Amino acid sequence: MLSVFIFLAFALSKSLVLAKNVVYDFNVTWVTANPDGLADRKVVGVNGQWPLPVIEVDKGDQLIVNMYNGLGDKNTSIHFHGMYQNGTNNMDGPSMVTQCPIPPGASFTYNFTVNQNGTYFYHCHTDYCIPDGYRQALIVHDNSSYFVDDYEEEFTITMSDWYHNMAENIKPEFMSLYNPTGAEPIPNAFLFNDTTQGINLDVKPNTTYLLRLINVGVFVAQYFYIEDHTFQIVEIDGVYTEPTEADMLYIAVAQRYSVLLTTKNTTDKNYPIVTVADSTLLDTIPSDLRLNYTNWLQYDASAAHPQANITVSVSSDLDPYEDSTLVPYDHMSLLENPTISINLAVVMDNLDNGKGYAFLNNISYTAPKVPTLYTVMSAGELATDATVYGDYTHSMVLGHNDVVEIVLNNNDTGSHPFHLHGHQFQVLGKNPSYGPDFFKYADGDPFPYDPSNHSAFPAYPARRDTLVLPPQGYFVIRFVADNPGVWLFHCHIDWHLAQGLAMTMVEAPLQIQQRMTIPSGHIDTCRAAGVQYEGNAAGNTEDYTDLRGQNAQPGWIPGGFTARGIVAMVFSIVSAFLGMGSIVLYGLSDLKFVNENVQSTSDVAEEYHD
Ligand SMILES: *[C@@H]1O[C@H](CO)[C@@H](O)[C@H](O)[C@H]1NC(C)=O
Ligand SMILES: *[C@@H]1O[C@H](CO)[C@@H](O)[C@H](O)[C@H]1NC(C)=O
Ligand SMILES: *[C@@H]1O[C@H](CO)[C@@H](O)[C@H](O)[C@H]1NC(C)=O
Ligand SMILES: *[C@@H]1O[C@H](CO)[C@@H](O)[C@H](O)[C@H]1NC(C)=O
Ligand SMILES: *[C@@H]1O[C@H](CO)[C@@H](O)[C@H](O)[C@H]1NC(C)=O
Ligand SMILES: *[C@@H]1O[C@H](CO)[C@@H](O)[C@H](O)[C@H]1NC(C)=O
Ligand SMILES: *[C@@H]1O[C@H](CO)[C@@H](O)[C@H](O)[C@H]1NC(C)=O
Ligand SMILES: *[C@@H]1O[C@H](CO)[C@@H](O)[C@H](O)[C@H]1NC(C)=O
Ligand SMILES: *[C@@H]1O[C@H](CO)[C@@H](O)[C@H](O)[C@H]1NC(C)=O
Ligand SMILES: *[C@@H]1O[C@H](CO)[C@@H](O)[C@H](O)[C@H]1NC(C)=O
Ligand SMILES: *[C@@H]1O[C@H](CO)[C@@H](O)[C@H](O)[C@H]1NC(C)=O
Ligand SMILES: *[C@@H]1O[C@H](CO)[C@@H](O)[C@H](O)[C@H]1NC(C)=O
Ligand SMILES: [Cu+2]
Repeated sequence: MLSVFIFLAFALSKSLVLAKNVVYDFNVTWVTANPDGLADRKVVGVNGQWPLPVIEVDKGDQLIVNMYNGLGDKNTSIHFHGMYQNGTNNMDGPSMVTQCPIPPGASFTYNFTVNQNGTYFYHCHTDYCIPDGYRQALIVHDNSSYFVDDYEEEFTITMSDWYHNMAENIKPEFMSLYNPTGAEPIPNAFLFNDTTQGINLDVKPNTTYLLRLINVGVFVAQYFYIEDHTFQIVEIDGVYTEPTEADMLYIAVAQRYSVLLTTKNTTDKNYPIVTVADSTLLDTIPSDLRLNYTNWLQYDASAAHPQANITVSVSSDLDPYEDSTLVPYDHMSLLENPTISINLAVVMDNLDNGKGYAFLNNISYTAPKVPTLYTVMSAGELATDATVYGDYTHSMVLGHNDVVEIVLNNNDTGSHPFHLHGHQFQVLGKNPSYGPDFFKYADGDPFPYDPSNHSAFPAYPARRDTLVLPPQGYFVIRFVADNPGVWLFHCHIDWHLAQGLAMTMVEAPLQIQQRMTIPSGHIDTCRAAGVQYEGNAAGNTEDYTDLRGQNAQPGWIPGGFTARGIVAMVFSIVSAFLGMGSIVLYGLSDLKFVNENVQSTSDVAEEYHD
């Protein structure tokens, strides 16, 4: 049983709202679930249950999650996605960034003030783990939101992709010599609030509802619309927007939307709520994979429940609302004159072990030996020198209150939903926009951002914490470094994160040192996990500028060989050696036994790469 103890704590004089402690005890163990009705599988349960409990707090509350890792065979941790963790960076959750992985049999307490509003979610942030079901909604109720009186009832709805295999079994096939192009694992189904059974949202006529929509999946974005209805977008990723009429959304993994929906005056029909998986992300579409699903806005339980009548046959012909044009309700102005500009390109390529990796410029994120926050805490004045964080955490040291601009170009033909921890960033530009032009650069050369020739920046830019980088296009974002902490910036497609599509913002390190202490329980976690909690990225506590022995990405393929060429060559030699004329590339075949028999060059970096 989930136990929630609520204590009245103290009154916030400004809002006259009572802040309280909200305590969840999470005993995390394996349980069995079958949400798509196609296959039983082991999933990560909390207190013996899956779907997991929705965390609900009021703005201003202290959220305390006491987690016990009862998995037996996996490390874990929790990230509260979108939470600023202002002053509590040590509660942010990513392993080897702000904490040590929590080993089996250990406990960890997350404890922070929720000083923001809206729709969020929580998920594990250690190794590959989200595909095993460790994710659920986190709702911050807000009785003072501008639209609180405009709706009668609210619904929280998650959507996600779903895999039948355990992440631990998918991983060796994905990051393998036999998958040189890095084709992502194909899901087996897509869930709507953790089921495919068909949910009815029971509605009354002529009534307004708040729908909170969250893509808690690991890979595939989904389109969302309701036949013959429009709605008003009022929130994206915790940022209230001017109410904006729309009839379709594109919700990438980790993104959230709240919409107000006013029902019809008539009750004679039920209307399909339609979700369509973005199949352009899939390298192959198995014939038995269902991409679109119907749930219902139910006006009359005894009336028919029709299947969706989808007017296009391919998802890329759908035309969702362009999020970068939304105006925040608070009308925060465009941040001017960035003090630091970070220019990045997303690249997918192979390294000399033949496997596919992802890079920001030329770095594929590789976890350090000491969590980066603990390097900050132990490095003294050297904490402002990016050297101490190592060459492969891709750390940028930001000054306190810097105005930071990130230009992210996409040299890859896939789209990537990027997330910045600890912040909501302004969206200055995103090219191309959703709609018919979204794939216009996908064939041919990438179309990088040109600082001297671009669309005018909006006066009140949209803000959110997860933004889709278009195929071979770009986006430009800005934020203020007003939240001292170590914050990951990464693609939220779990497979790409595992391939290294991440970097680290070390924000105001000296202010972190002044303001933060690491709770002794967190240090105990490191001891239990056998991970160093002092030293530079290489674990050196004597000379912080000596990075010898740091975890590193595998080597580059020697000049003169093209990456794909050498991979194809190695691949054909290995398959000839095995006497297997042709091996169907990953996604369709079960190659696990091959991987076990042919051990490719394994190195330390690989162990740490996820
Ligand atoms: C967690 O749940 C498991 C299985 O129900 C149980 O054996 C174990 O004692 C529980 N641990 C804690 C710390 O609650
Ligand atoms: C947990 O993490 C530690 C430190 O990285 C590692 O040595 C250990 O093998 C991991 N345990 C499991 C079960 O993955
Ligand atoms: C949570 O943090 C607050 C503020 O630092 C502290 O007063 C409180 O004792 C902590 N509670 C727990 C259970 O750790
Ligand atoms: C939460 O909502 C209130 C009321 O709309 C707003 O004044 C406040 O700025 C919001 N808080 C945050 C942290 O965004
Ligand atoms: C918000 O309103 C709901 C319903 O009126 C009430 O149950 C809840 O206590 C309120 N929360 C706060 C923080 O005022
Ligand atoms: C979705 O699932 C969550 C968790 O089980 C539940 O709290 C919520 O009410 C569900 N939403 C709908 C619309 O059924
Ligand atoms: C719909 O509700 C509004 C007030 O919410 C009311 O003025 C109107 O008469 C209602 N219309 C119908 C057809 O019930
Ligand atoms: C319902 O009826 C009211 C009053 O006749 C009208 O103002 C409103 O637009 C109608 N709503 C819808 C969704 O048709
Ligand atoms: C499906 O939609 C098309 C285009 O709007 C329409 O012509 C057709 O009648 C619809 N079919 C059904 C079964 O509703
Ligand atoms: C909807 O699903 C059907 C059956 O799986 C498929 O034929 C169709 O292409 C899908 N439509 C879209 C837009 O994905
Ligand atoms: C990305 O593509 C652009 C345009 O083709 C090119 O100039 C740039 O060097 C590429 N960046 C990387 C890191 O490969
Ligand atoms: C963090 O808190 C400081 C005040 O302590 C405030 O100035 C800053 O805007 C906050 N930043 C975020 C991202 O919440
Ligand atoms: Cu990605």
